[in-house]
Amino acid sequence: MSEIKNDFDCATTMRAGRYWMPFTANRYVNTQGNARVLAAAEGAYYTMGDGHRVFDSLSGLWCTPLGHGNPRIAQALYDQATSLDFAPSFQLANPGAVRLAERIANMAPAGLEHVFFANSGSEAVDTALKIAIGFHKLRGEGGRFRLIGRERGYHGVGLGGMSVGGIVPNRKMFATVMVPGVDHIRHPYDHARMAFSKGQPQCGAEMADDLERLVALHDASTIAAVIVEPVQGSTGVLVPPVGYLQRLREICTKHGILLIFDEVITGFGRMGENFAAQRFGVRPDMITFAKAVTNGIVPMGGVIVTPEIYNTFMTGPENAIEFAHGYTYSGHPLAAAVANVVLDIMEEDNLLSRVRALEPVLEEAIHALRDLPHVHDLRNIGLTAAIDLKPRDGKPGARGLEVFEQGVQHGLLLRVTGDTISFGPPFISTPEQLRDMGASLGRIIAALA
Ligand code: PXG
Ligand code: PLP
Repeated sequence: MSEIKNDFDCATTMRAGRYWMPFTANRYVNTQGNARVLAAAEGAYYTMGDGHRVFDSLSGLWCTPLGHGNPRIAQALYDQATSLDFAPSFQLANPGAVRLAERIANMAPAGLEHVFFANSGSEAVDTALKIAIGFHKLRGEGGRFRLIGRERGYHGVGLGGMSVGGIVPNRKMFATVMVPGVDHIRHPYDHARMAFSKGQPQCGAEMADDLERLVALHDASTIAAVIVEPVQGSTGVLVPPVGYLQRLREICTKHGILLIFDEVITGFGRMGENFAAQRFGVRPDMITFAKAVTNGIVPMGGVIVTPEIYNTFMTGPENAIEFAHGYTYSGHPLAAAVANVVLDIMEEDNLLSRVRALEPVLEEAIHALRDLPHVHDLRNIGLTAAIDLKPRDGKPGARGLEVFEQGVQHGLLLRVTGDTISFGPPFISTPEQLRDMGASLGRIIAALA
């Protein structure tokens, strides 16, 4: 294991609050020092600031399925940095980005063929929403300005993604800057009927009909696109009922509404297929991706679109810019080089079949906790799972925080939001590691007050 070198007192500097941390209870975390510092990483483990190892149960933030410290990735990064480190993205291409676009188009469901690069999931989502608006405008249907999201959805923190998102604390401070005309369908989770489902719930496809309610309210002629995560990740792995996504697809097709799958978490293998669209057999009009495409090592995101969408933009004078959108770092050579080697490794190491083989192991490890005290629900699909704990009376989140802190002490880095624990372990995990993760968590939950 690599030695940890801290040439300054991290804990003391944290206390001063210099580093304003994202989505963090800064004042609390800053008092915790090394218990909240990640100092090193190797394989499926992080090393905490005090030197002890924890299992990486969420693959970073859902983004490092190949684990940490892969020498091939490090070499590719070095080679790229010493040959073409940066290339302007406007009006100029670079070979890595071109090759990557070709590869992603080949991995995507048939009929999704053109790739636009961004640098994060948030940027990918805002890009997709702008493509949807532009597409309709170019076709003479500029009246289609509404964007439909879903309750409990997470689409990042750009003004567009936040507006179609459905997580209340992320929205309430910013109500005045929401994109106009956005509405939301209900989420497809129903605890009474679905608790303790393994994989997709058998009932609940009819909840997709909620889209018809919004079409009746607003009229299809005002609606540009619907964006959903095929599996709702951030809110705690809400799995689509059998037939639900098919039904959404049918309703969108019937009304000329574009369907966007936000695959920032589900893309690149997490569901045992390249994309969740393939696992569920539903073809959206656009897919957004990020995270795992580079194993989280260099930021990258993007949007994959149909030829119909791409060709709609490719009109007007040939020397004119067709889509006035893009980022300085779109198709960044370092990100593209890492992504190209990540896709090589996924292919050569057969990681999709590994995910499929690990899915029942994770399922069993999580569902074994069903009868423990405080467990309200357990869900799983692909290499993801979640556990809802019952909140302590009058203290939502307190039980979750206790589990997180116990986890770190007992060798588990857990992703806890409120009283929900989410899992997205690395694809390189062994069955043993997943069983150990479940067993340690079981001991922690059993010992809770
Ligand atoms: N869409 C989806 C579906 C996501 O899950 C984003 C967009 C935004 O991506 P960026 O790269 O801008 O963060 C996400 C990100 C969690 C967790 O613990 C989830 C995300 C990010 C951080 C934590 O579930 N999802
Ligand atoms: N703000 C200013 C002043 C800029 O000049 C730019 C890009 O040139 C941006 C924001 C956008 O930055 P990025 O392209 O990295 O998203």
